[in-house]
Amino acid sequence: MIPTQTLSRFIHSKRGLYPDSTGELSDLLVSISLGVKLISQMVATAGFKGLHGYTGKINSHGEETRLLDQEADEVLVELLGSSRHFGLLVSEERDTVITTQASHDEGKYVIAFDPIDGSSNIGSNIPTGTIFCIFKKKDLSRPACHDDFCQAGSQIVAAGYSVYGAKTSFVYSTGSGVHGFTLDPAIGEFVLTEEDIKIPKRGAIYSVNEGNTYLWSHEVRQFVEEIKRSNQGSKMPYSGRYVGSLVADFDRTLRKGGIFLYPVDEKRPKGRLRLLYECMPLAFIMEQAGGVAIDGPQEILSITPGGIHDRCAFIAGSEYELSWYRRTVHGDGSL
Ligand code: FDP
Repeated sequence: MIPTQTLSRFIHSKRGLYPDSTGELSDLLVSISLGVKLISQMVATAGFKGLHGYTGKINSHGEETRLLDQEADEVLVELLGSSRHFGLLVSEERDTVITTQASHDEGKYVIAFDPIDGSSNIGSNIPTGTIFCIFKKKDLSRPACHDDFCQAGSQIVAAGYSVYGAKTSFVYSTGSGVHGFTLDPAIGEFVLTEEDIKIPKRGAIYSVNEGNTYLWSHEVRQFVEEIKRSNQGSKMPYSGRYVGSLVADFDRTLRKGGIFLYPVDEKRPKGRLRLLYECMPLAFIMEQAGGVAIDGPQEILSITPGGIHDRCAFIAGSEYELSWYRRTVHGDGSL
C-alpha cells in the first residue's frame, strides 16, 4: 500500500478547516515531528553510543539527569529555537525559560516540552516518549515573556506526544480531534494510522503506581480497592497495568479506556507529574478524544500554571471510571 497520508500531507490537508491559517502551526508540527524522528533514532541506538548513563548533574527537580535526556533536550532546543516561530521554549531539563532568536520579533508562539518522558526506564527497553504543548503569546505586539506560559490549558493551540516503543508513534491535536501516526522506517515518514481517535466511554484497566498505596488518602485507597473488586456487568475484574512511563500508560488508556491516576499523596502533596509539559498537553489530547482529565477536584485544563515546573496530580481516562473516581474520592460524580 502506498502511504498517501504522511504527517505533513495530512496537516496541510486540514488547513482548510482554519480559513485564517497562515500555515505556521502546520510548519511547527512538522518541525516537532523531525525532532521526534531524531530522538527516536537516539533512543534506539543509545545503548551502543553509551548514552544510557548519567550526566553527573542534578536538575531543578532534584533528579539525576541522563545523557539521553540531555541530548534529546539539545536536539529540540536547537531545532525549535531556530524555527523562528517560537519566542520562548521551556524544557523539563532546564531551570529557566529559553530565549530564541525570535523572542523579540516574529515568534508568535511559545512551546513547553519534556524531551524524554519516562527517563527512569531508559536502558530497560521500555517505552519512553516526548510530550509538548504550544500556546500563542498573550499579546502578539510585544516580545515573548515568561507570562506566556502562565495560561490555562484551555488556551493550548496544539499539543501532542510521541512514544518510542515497539514502533515510534506521534499523536497530536490542534483542537479538532486527535490523530495518530506511525513512523515508517522504510521511508522515514510518519504515516496516518488513526484518524480522530476516541477513548471508549468505559474501560477495563486501571493504571497506578501501587507502591504508593500507604501514602494515599483513605478515599484514594478506597477507590483503588473498589475498582479491583468490581467491574459491574463484566465477568472479569479490572486489570492493573503500570509501565511507569507516563506517555506509554497514557497512550494505552487513550486507546483502551479505563483510568490512569497519579494522585497527591503524603510525600507529594502537590502531585508528582509536571503541569505544563506533561499534564496539560495530555489533558488537552484526552478531552479532544472525549475523555476526562482532572487533578482531583478540578479539570486540568482550567488550571493556570504559576511556575513553569509546577507539579500536579493527574487522573485521566474514560467518562465512566472518572465519574466513579470523583464520586468516591471527592463525593462528586458529575462531569
Ligand atoms: P520519569 O521520572 O521516569 O521521567 O514524570 C516523569 C515520570 O517518569 C512519568 O513518565 C512516570 O509516569 C512517572 O514519572 C513515574 O513515577 P513513579 O516512578 O513514581 O511511579
